[in-house]
Amino acid sequence: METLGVLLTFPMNPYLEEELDRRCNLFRLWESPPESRREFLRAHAGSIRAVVGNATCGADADTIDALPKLEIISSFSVGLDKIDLEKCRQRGIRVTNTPDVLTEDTADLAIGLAISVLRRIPQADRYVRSGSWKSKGDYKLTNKFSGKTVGIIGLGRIGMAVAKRAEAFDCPISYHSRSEKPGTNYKYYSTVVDLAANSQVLIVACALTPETRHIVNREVMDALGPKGVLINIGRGPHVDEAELVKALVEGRLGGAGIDVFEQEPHVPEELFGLENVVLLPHVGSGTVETRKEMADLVLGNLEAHCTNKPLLTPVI
Ligand code: 8YV
Repeated sequence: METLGVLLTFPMNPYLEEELDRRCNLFRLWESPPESRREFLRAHAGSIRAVVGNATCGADADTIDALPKLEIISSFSVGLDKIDLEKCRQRGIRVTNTPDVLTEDTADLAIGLAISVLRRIPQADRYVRSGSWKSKGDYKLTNKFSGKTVGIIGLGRIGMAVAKRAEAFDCPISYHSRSEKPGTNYKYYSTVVDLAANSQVLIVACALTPETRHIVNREVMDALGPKGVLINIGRGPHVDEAELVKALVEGRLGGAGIDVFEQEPHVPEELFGLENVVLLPHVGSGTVETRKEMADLVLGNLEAHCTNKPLLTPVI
């Protein structure tokens, strides 16, 4: 792969960066200031044949247009929402992602967030650290997770892994997706509002597409209600964030555990003072083990492309 010019869009993983540097001709996009990125791309357009992006910075239409020699985009993410797939199809550019290897971590985190919100784990930890246990006595009672009705939006790989975990907590499972999935006993709802109205914990686990943008809107939050908990381990734009803030501030929604935001790393400050929310900095796949496996998939896909072998995890 020595001759392969690779554009890395963001400093996403030190091991991946080192390996790309060692094995390819690496260009780091972030080393050029945002205002001179066009010139940077123009200067290296003759060499760049591959892009490695992630959930923060992928390859939009402008980037793809600026790279006439581009052959493959190997994404360090399962989500493809930051890649202009239509443009890739038109130009015959191959696209790969990192499915499966991050399913367990992301599903673990969804359950962790649900338990954290209901049992107030981070809040109780702060109670101990601040000395309040000593000065104010026992922490207030919280709410149970086991047995709660769990609704899942999107029953793909991650949604199924969430369902399997929630089942072990004796939670009745239902779901919404574009169509009913054969081979599950989970209850299917054809609308998200009906799913929310029949769930105590609603978990967003679908892919972000134009159709699923703001799939959790005011109506859905109101259906989930003042005792309901929303968990988002999908993408920020799945949830209408302005409406989420209002629903939580006005007490129309019981709580929320959120790993992804509409304008990362910006998080609405109104959420910082709320006791019924747990906020995470997009860490669904963020374990040493999984990020290494994701990096190896990115490298393996590039290697396969260069040696004319079948791609390991092709999208296009
Ligand atoms: C990452 C993700 O956060 O896979 C996805 O879709 O959102 C993530 O695993 C990210 O791409 C890591 O840099």
